[in-house]
Amino acid sequence: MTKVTENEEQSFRSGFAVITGAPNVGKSTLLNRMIGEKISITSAKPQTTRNRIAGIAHGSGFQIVFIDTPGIHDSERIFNRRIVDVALAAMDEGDLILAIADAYSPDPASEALILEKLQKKAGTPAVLALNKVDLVEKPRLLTQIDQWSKTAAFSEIVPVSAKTGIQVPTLLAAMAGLLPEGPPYYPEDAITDVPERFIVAEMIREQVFARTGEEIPYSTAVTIESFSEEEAAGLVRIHAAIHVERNSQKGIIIGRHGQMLKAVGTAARADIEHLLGARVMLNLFVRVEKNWSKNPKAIRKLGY
Ligand SMILES: Nc1nc2c(ncn2[C@@H]2O[C@H](COP(=O)(O)OP(=O)(O)OP(=O)(O)O)[C@@H](O)[C@H]2O)c(=O)[nH]1
Ligand SMILES: [Mg+2]
Repeated sequence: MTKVTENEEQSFRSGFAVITGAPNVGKSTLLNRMIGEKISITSAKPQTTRNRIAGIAHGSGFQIVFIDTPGIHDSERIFNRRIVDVALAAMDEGDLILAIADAYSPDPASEALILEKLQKKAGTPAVLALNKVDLVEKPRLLTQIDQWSKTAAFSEIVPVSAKTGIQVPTLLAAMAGLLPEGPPYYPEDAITDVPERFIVAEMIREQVFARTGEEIPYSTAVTIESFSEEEAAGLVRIHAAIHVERNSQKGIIIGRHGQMLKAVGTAARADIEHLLGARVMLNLFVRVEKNWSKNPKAIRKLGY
């Protein structure tokens, strides 16, 4: 029999890692990959994420609470400035910063803004994930790693693919090593701190992002009007409102003979059923909230 002494006790590391990066680099995709569940919505369009969203990764000997944030960029729009402020403020909360850059299509202007902010946070360790390596030839990748190393802003630079999962365990281990020793913040089965209802609204918004173009995704917000669980029947009834800024947009979201709204509802429902582990009756309606994205009060009312 082996005698267990205190020294042999494994030390546990835990802490908060704030995810930051330009729009569309794959922050939310990587978060979902690291925690193994879809909690943060993604799209091929920039400025998808609008709130701060925590996702919890559990590993052997560590727990990392990731904060997903909106993409940092320069914009004159009131609403964009609001979501960038959310992202910048979140950077002050972390024990660690996970910056993500897109190795396939870099965004030098936004990267400069992020490096500037990182310089002011010199006491907080930062790791760079160079994402989308599945799309990039090796020589080009090596050049980029070299250029990023020269900034001296990062303790580690890890090339990854959020899409395929390549090198994601390496990235997690690198981050865990930089966290302080301490007990876990959340129980082992927790994956997020945001309410289920919020993720449900986001899953509906994700389908609008996927199916509409031009300004429509950016004029859309989703709120949950009612959410009732019938546990015995394994059923959840959800009423949700899709808010747009103009009547013409309402027509597009409803679609010919209601087809667009139906497609949004069917696709969102599949994700929501997976999330809630129950059958879902999803009732969607569209409401016009005139020019909400230009009005700070309306922006707040819609949850931002
Ligand atoms: N090929 C490839 N595509 C990726 C990878 N990671 C993310 N993407 C794609 O990049 C796009 C943007 O991903 P998101 O996760 O929404 O990016 P984000 O940084 O959270 O974007 P915002 O919230 O808008 O700032 C989506 O179309 C993803 O499928 C990757 O490793 N490889
Ligand atoms: Mg995102």
